[in-house]
Amino acid sequence: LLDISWYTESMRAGRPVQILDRHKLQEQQINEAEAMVFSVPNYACQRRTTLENHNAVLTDALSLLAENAELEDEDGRGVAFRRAAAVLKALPKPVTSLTQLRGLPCLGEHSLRVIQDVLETGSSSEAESTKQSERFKALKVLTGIFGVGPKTAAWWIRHGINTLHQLRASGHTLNRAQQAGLEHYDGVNRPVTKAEADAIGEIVETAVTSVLPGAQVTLTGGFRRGKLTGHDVDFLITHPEEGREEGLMPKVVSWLESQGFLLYQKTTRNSYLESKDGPARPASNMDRFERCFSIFKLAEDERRETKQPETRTDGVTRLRASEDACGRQPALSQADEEPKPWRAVRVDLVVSPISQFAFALLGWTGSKLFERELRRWAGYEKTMSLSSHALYDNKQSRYLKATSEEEIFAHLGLEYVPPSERNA
Ligand code: DCT
Ligand code: MG
Repeated sequence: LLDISWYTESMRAGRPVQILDRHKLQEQQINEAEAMVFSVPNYACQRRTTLENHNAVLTDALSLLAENAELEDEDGRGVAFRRAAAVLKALPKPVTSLTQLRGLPCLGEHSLRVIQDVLETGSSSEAESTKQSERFKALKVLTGIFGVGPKTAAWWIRHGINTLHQLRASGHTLNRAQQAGLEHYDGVNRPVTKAEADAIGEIVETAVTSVLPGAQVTLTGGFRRGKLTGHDVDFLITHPEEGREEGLMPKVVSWLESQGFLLYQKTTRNSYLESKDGPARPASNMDRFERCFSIFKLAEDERRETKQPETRTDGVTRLRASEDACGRQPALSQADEEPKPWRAVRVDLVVSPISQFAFALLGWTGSKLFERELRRWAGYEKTMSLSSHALYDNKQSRYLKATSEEEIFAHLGLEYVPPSERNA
């Protein structure tokens, strides 16, 4: 413990020397371990969550269990796993022991069991067996069809349909969205790159400014948070003069259709009116804007072509046409044909009046959990109702106006969190 020459030299020079005995050393080690205990605020919107994740193995396991719960239509369980994963994403260092997590919020018994398993064995046996289960694979394949949710998928599975091949052979009636989803299964399930999102952005910008000069297009969703890939591309459209955006969506859609850019589209009309609807939150905060769900036809750049199955950030390999999750038949009948000179991409367009733009931008930037936590914070901590349209103060019985995301955070009594740090 003691370098004698250093000790005698120090004594001679009159420097203070602290000799640590075994007891003191132990105490110091305990203090160091204490210092490593993490501290994280309760709500994800109080935290800064970048894309740099020091605990990817843990959060991948928890995210997979969340996804499985969502596929089983058990949203409560899904949110619990998502919240636990989000806490770990916010930690500045890898977790090495359960004691470091003492006192952290949102870590329930089940999540802690998963974390302990990963820390002890290097992987989560529950996540691994879920990933291998036939039911999980079937739910994932079937909900990979655009327009198919967990309920429809579960119903098909109950009727013996587990694969795309079986679905086709069954002769089940599909709605228009599902038909398009099945037809473009390969493209829709392939991650979209930032370059592809930018290429689509240029097309949307041209369409929007052709039909309404001065209108503005903003890329939202995961790409605005700095993600390099996404499952779709989200755009928010507005015009600086209130009211000029009315009736814009059908014109944009007609333009895109006339140029052959749309493989599928369904537009829903705006139904939100502050004065008429009042502060009560709509059943879903996402469904009141003029919104277009579409599948774009994007010219494929040969140089961008990749032959590798691509991996999502959550570690789940996306399915390609030639290899569905069960390793069974191809998704498309023309799988053996020459590669197409274009690919299908899911694109969401939303039109917002300028007076609601800040709320729409905040609501459409995500992540989904960050949004959910913002609304939970507003309701429980501030007695306010936040939606993608407005913020209502229930105590003062009035709407709080905002022209920027910063103002909304200020109304909510939260420190501003930029998009790149909303990756909870
Ligand atoms: N959103 C939300 N609640 C939902 C669905 C969406 O708050 N139920 C918001 C948050 C993100 C934004 O809309 C866009 O949704 P997605 O495209 O599903 O999310 P994303 O973060 O863009 O994910 P990805 O990168 O995979 O597209
Ligand atoms: Mg998106």
